[in-house]
Amino acid sequence: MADNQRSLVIIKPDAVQRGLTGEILARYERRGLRIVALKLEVVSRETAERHYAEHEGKPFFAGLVDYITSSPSVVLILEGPDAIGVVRTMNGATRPAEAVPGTIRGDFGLTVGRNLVHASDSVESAAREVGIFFDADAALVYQRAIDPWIVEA
Ligand code: IDP
Ligand code: MG
Repeated sequence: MADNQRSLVIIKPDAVQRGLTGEILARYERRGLRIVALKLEVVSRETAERHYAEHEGKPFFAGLVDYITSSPSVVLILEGPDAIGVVRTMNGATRPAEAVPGTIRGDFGLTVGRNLVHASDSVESAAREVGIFFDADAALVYQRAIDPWIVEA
């Protein structure tokens, strides 16, 4: 049986500016993933630096923080069986030029500095990232009438 997981997802400023928020959310929803928290915000520099702490010191770090704080992002938590791997696969390779068609980066992106989306890469990262962006009680627990048609009991 698949593990029920949560992934912290960011629809980054380029995707919001390009009017792709609805398209990207629709893909996650159609896949069957459940949105359990969602907000629109301009990510602060402090939050961006915490979120991307593993990349501090790399040549692209300053540009990455500038990019992610430049304009509103949509930040959400997606839940579902194996959600972490499923969302990473839907997002596609970090470098959009290497991302296969059918993925978000493979369909809408060209360069790594404007790669549209973020998703947690492990259970540990997801817990850390959810804690950066959301209060402990922010994620809602609810059932959808369609759930039995997406996940067998
Ligand atoms: P991921 O988003 O697929 O997990 P990471 O390697 O964790 O990829 O990098 C985090 C983010 O940093 C990328 O999504 C991208 O926005 C940015 N980034 C990574 N490598 C580069 C680079 O070489 N140049 C510019 N930005 C980069
Ligand atoms: Mg990463």
